[in-house]
Amino acid sequence: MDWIKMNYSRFLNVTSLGRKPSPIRVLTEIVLNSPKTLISMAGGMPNPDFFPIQDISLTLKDGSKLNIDTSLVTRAMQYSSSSGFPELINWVKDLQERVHKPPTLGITDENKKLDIIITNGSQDGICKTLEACVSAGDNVLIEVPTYAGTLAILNPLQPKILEIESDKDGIIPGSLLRYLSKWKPEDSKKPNCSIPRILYCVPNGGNPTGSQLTWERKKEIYKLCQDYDILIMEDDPYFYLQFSKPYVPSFLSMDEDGRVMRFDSFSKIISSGMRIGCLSGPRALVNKIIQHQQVSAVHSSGLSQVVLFSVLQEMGHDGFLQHCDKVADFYKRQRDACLAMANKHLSGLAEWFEPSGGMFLWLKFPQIKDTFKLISEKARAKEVLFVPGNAFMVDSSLPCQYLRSSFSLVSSEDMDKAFERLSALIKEELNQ
Ligand code: 09M
Repeated sequence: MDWIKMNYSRFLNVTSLGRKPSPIRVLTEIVLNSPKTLISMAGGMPNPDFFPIQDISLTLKDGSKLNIDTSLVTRAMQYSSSSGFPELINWVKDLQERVHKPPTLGITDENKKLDIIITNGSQDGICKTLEACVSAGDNVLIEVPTYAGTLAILNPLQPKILEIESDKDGIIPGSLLRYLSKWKPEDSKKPNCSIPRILYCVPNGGNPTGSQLTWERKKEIYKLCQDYDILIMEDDPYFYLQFSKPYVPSFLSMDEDGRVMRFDSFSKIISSGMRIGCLSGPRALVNKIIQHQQVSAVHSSGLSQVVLFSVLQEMGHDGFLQHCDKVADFYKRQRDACLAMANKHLSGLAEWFEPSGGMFLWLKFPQIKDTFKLISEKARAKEVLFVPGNAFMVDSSLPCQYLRSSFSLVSSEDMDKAFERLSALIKEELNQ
C-alpha cells in the first residue's frame, strides 16, 4: 500500500523545516556505530572512568532480582543516541508489530517507513510534535473535551482550535465532517490554504471522559483524514487500560498512508517517574522530532531507558501483555467501585457514562452553572478534591458543568466518602 505520495513538509512549520541535524550529535552517531578500532578525538563525551556507578541491580515487587548487564550500565552512564537505546527501540518496535501490525513497518518508502523515538514520557513527544507542526493562526482539529496537558502546549502556539465533539464512543465523525466540508479535499494541495492539517485525539480511556473511539468511527475518521490530507495525532497512553478485549485496533494499525503519529506511554503500566514514552510515526516526521531532541534533552535518560529495557526484556512481550491485563483488571474494578459510589451518592445530581478504559469518570452537574468556584473555593473545606471541567475545555474561562474524578488511587471506602462529601456540597449549593 505504498502508492499515496505524502508531502510531509506541508505538516511542518518554519521552525521545524529549519532544523538541521546537530553536527556534534551526527558525530556521536558515527562513533556509536563504528568499530572499536576507530580513534575518535571528535566527541565531547566525558571520560566515564570517573563516573562512580559500576553496577545496578533491581528488586522487583515479586521479590525477584534483576542485574542490569554491566555493558548496558556503562552505556547508560554516557551520552547516547537521540532516538533512544537501540535495544529499547527494537523491543518497542516488535511490540508495535505484534499489537498493531502497522502497514508502514516493512515498506520501502523511506519517508513513510515506521520509525520510533523514545521520548521523555508521551507528553514530550506530543509537545515536540505540536511545536513542529503548528503555527500561529493554523486551524487545528481537537477532540473536546481534551487532555489539559495538550491544551497547555497548544495555547501559546496560538492556533485556531476547531472543537470536534465527542461522546462515549469518542470523536463524532459527523462533527469532523461539518468542519471539513467548509473546504474541498483538493484544497489541501494549495500551498497557503487554511485547511486543517492536524487532528489530535485520545482514543482510549479518554482523559477526562473515559470514552473509547470505536473501530467503525476510526475507519470513517481515517478516510476523512485521507481525503483532506490530515495528520492524525493518536495520543494513546491508556491503550493497555481498555476494560474489554480484544483491544480496539489503533489508527496506527490502519495507517497505510503514513499519516499517524502515535504516542505510547509506559507511565500507566511500568512507571510514570521514569519518564519514558515512545513516538511511532513516518520517518520523515520522526526524524524532525529526533533533530529537536538532539538540541533539547539530547536523549531520554540513559538510566531510565536501561532500567526499563531490562524489566521489559525480563518480562518479554507475553509477560508485558499479561502485566497490562492485570493492571487493566485492577482499574476496571476501581471503575466499578467508582460507578457504584456515584450511583449511591450522585443519582439525580449528576450524569455520567461508564468509562470504557483509563482512570477517569467525567461527571456532569446539570443544575450547577460552573463547577470551578465550587471546587476551588468550597471543596477543600470539605476535604475533597476533583478537577473542575473547565481545565479540559478550549476556552477555560467559560462556565463548565463538569468535573473529572480519578479512580486510580482511591479505595472504595474513600470513594464512598468523597462522593458523599461532593453530594453534600452540591446539595448546599442548590439549597436542598
Ligand atoms: N494529570 C497523559 N495525564 C494527567 C496526566 C499528570 C502530573 C498526567 C494523556 O507520563 P506521560 O508523559 O507519558 O503522559 C502524558 C499524558 C499524555 N496524554 C491523554 C494523558 O492523560 C498523562 C501528571 C499531574 C497530573 C496529571 O492530571 O491527566
